[in-house]
Amino acid sequence: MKLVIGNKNYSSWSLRPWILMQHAQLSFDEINVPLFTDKGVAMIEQWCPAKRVPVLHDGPLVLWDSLAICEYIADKVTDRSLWPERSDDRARARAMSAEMHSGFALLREAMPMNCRRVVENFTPSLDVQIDINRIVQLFEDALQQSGGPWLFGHYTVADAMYAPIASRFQTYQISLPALSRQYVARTLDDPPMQTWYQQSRAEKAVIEQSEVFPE
Ligand SMILES: N[C@@H](CCC(=O)N[C@@H](CS)C(=O)NCC(=O)O)C(=O)O
Repeated sequence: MKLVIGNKNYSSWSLRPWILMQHAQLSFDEINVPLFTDKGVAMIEQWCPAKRVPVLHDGPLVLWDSLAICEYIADKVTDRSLWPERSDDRARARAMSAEMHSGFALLREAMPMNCRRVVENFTPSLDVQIDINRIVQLFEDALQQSGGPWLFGHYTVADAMYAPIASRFQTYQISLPALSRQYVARTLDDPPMQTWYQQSRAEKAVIEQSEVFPE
């Protein structure tokens, strides 16, 4: 398999299937697209039918959307469950993943993922705070019901979908209640996430539109 992804520092949609595939212990090649460069535009032309990353190439199959790739990976893995076992938990994990995929536009715009940065004195607007509150409610409810350590007990697609949120909460220093704070710390300490962070620090490219607060 080949997973086509963007810059590790910035590309939150790329992180989601990448980290799920790491948890699934699937071997794959990475194709790294330097977004918003001439080279990146040419690579997107070559590899990405919807002109966006991530894209998974598995033999003749080409899959062009983060959540669809996560679903495919969850189907592919037979010995480890990447969705919760119980059907009601599975339905909630799917709803939570879908809400991330289709929602929180204001948060995503105001707080772009930027693994290398810590932004001091960030004050969310009222609308962004509403998105933050909703995500915190989702985290608290899931963790209280499952008992942790992951949202639904063991690692699932939902944890992969919210991994970039943990990164954003750290970058913009969002204060959180205890369960959510522990969950964010666990997500950031997760060995594949540590690898992603190391590799994002090794990147030199700066995407100005994602640097919303000057250093
Ligand atoms: N809904 C898509 C969103 C993908 C997306 O927006 N990717 C961004 C990078 S994180 C991208 O490819 N941007 C390149 C561009 O806009 O040229 C998914 O879930 O995969």
